[in-house]
Amino acid sequence: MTNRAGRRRARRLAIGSAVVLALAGMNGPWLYRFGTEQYHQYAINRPEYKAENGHWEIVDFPEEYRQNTIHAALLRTGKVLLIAGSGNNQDNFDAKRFDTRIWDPVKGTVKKVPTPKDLFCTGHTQLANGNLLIAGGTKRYEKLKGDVTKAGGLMIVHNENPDRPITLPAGTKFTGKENGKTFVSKDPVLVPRAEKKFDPATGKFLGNDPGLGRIYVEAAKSGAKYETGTEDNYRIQGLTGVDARNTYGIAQKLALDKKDFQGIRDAFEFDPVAEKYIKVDPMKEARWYPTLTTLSDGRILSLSGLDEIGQLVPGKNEVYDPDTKRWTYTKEVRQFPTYPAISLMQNGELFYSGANAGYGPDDVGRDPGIWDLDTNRFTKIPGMSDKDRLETAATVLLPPAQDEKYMVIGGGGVGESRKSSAKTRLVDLLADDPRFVDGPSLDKGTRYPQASILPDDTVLISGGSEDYRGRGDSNILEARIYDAKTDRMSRVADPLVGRNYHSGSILLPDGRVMFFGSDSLYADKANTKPGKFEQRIEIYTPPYLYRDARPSLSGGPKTIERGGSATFATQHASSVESARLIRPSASTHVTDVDQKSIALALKTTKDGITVTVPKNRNLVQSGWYMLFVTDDQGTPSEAQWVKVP
Ligand SMILES: [Cu+2]
Repeated sequence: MTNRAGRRRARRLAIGSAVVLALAGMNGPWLYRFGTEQYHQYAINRPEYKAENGHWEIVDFPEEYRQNTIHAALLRTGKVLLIAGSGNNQDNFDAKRFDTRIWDPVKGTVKKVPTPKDLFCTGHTQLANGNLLIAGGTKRYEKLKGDVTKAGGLMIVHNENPDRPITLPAGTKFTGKENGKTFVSKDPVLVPRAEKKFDPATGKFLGNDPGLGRIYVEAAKSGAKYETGTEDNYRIQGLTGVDARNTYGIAQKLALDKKDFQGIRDAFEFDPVAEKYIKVDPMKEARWYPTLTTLSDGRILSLSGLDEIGQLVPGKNEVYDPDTKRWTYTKEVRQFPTYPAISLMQNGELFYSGANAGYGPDDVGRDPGIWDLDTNRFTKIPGMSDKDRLETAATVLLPPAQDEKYMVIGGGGVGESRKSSAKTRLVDLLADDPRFVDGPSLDKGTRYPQASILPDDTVLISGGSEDYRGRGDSNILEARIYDAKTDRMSRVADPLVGRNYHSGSILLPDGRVMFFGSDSLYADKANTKPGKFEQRIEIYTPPYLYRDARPSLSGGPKTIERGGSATFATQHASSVESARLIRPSASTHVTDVDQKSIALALKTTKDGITVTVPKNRNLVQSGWYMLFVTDDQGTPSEAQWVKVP
């Protein structure tokens, strides 16, 4: 136990006995509780308590500005973009009510922003120009078994014609050659032309590889009698001649099963100065729950998600070029569950922690490892404990990023499993043979933990729930600060609001941390009443902001090149011990692959500091960063925004 933790525990015990003593003369359980709550309020508001444990406060927007925030990103203006889209609410979706807010956490102002599409469950990442790239979202809500009235499913349209592609409009009818049943497509589909295959040795023509198109079809009428039992080949109505001969559909069983959410292809850049969405080229694939990860060359990799028919995108990943604003497929395919935690390593390869959020078969893309995108080689990393509980786990690149140590926190079993993990696991990617080892444990199995890097090289870990979406009243009102250097975890003040699914946290430029969202399945312990989305924001002020003074930081350039140096003024130069560039968060579904804290070389002078940015572009990706300096007490300055071009 650390000294601090020891003192804190002693004080907690003291608080406990003081309450008992003070109330010993009173009677009745109500009075006791009332007194305890009052004393608790007094205790958590004492300056000494805050200086040790920090402090939480709730921010409640005026009613007309409240929304179901599912996504949040810190913009280079210091404001926070809060995206709800339809906010996991079918009524909003049906009414095309899609919401976005911009919140200024310093001024406390909030503004509505017109939202062009349903960005509920989109993907996002910070771009070099300071815009936020946003791609994917919701085309249709899920339909649970029982609510599905028309038999339906995936039809794979085959085109055997090597001379030209074919487009089938929405409403195209497919009739089974065996079963005689007819199904109708919901959307148009472009089916590429067939490819001629030749024997590489002899050059002999072997036949055609048909072009394939994927489309959702459903029965024209409701009822179980339109379900099919098994695979069939489908004739397409309205086609004649060559097209009729070359084009057909193949579908497995078409039934009244649960239909998953469906994704969209739309993509936008959010401009933080104009405060609006700018439409860019749509993705090649529709995606619901994609992860966007910046690559070595500044392009953005879009990974996984559910496609426009609600199936896991079959390994077709794609890349966004911020210069041309267009998408292209990657050469090779590789399949991951939705929202995979994948980020760029210093050597240009990609690290996948195994953490993800929500959808995909339990045997596809679940192993953590290192992925070389060019060769598509994937090297598994061993040693992960509770490996079957990585859904809704959090992944953090521990500060400083140069050490390339990741922590994987908590997580749960696949789907709606009741299993969850109390473990944290650590991996050192600079080791010769990286392997996961256990770090300090949490008290309880924890799905959806929120994790934010702080400027003093610690990580705030908070909230989550023990069961899937907080079932059984299982929200965890606990927070901890993990010190990467000492590998110690200390309990701090408890959050006031429980947060599970559809929640997250973001470090603010003033050193505080904001928390958003939570989407409990039920409102009661017995799981009988439907849950209500948590619309309140909460702010945690860490202990370091309850000390006497914080270092000042001013002046300096707005831009620092990789490998370049810059000088800033500070009144406390001699006490400044470290400087960090922290990449602003873009967080959803326990996934925030952007956040990282990069150590800068530091020289102090009489009234200023000079920092030098590392040269490695994989470590320091182009974009806007918060520059913090921290003094010998561990107290950070407010951040200055700097751009690394
Ligand atoms: Cu979701």
